[in-house]
Amino acid sequence: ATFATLAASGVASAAKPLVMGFSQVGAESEWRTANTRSIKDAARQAGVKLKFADAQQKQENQVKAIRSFIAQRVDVIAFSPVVESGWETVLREARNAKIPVILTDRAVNTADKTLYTTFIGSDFVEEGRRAGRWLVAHAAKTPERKLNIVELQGTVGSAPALDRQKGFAEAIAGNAKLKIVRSQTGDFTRAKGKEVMEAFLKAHGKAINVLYAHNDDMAIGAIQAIEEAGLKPGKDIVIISIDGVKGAFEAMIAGKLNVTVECSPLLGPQLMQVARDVVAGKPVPKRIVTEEGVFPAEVAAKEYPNRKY
Ligand code: GZL
Repeated sequence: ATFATLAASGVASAAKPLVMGFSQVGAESEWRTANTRSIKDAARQAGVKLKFADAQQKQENQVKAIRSFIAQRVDVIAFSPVVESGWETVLREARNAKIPVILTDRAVNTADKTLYTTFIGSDFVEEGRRAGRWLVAHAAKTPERKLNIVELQGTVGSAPALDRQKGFAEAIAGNAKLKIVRSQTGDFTRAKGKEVMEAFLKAHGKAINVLYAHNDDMAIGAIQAIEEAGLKPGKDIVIISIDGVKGAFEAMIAGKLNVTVECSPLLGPQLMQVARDVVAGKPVPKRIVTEEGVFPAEVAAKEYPNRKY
């Protein structure tokens, strides 16, 4: 039978490839690079036509990209919102254009849950709790009466920064030995993480016992600052961070980082599958949480060969 007869009988259809507009935060960290690679690879494998826009960590660039996807009448819009607030207007425009929106990685803080179809990403509060729980267990085994903590926070106003701060504070609350003496944003980058850690060291020097970094990139920047100050990262200053990128495993194997809490960027395959279901009108869960673990330095060498990002 020719294609025409099959098509006529509805058996074959030259399925027009699904067109997805994706607005990415930027390229600020190893995590982000791996996240972008996962999305592009998964689109290629799924036969999805991907229109990809990098916002260089600026919300106005994401709004512009979403508006352009609407104008191009894409089948579905997906994005990782750089900050939690300020999305209602542009998401209402997408809803009016009847284009479904999928959130990945970071959430938006909106009362109107009809503005997006589903959110695929990690539970950042739980990641913060896991970091705090590791420190509570570590503190119980050390002789010091007091452990002063400095905190390198993620991008101001972003869901991971707000939630990782919250989860960590919750996990260490009531522990008389643990005290956060300074918190400041390092914007999730190595460069800024190093710069802010230099300022922390100038202000507190040897009185710093612990660094809690909201991502591995800032921790790696801070490690450089700690070494340049003549101190031993991972020993003089215990370091806890989040993401689980290869650079963190290398730092743990070198004895410079004590633990990393996994935050998987490999959301591409799930995103393409959910996008296909959404466009096909199938019901999808409002919230899809990524499975993740915790990797202390003791397991780093064994786990390193398994790491995919
Ligand atoms: C977390 C993601 C964060 C990573 C950082 O899902 O949004 O942004 O933890 C990245 O490395 O910059």
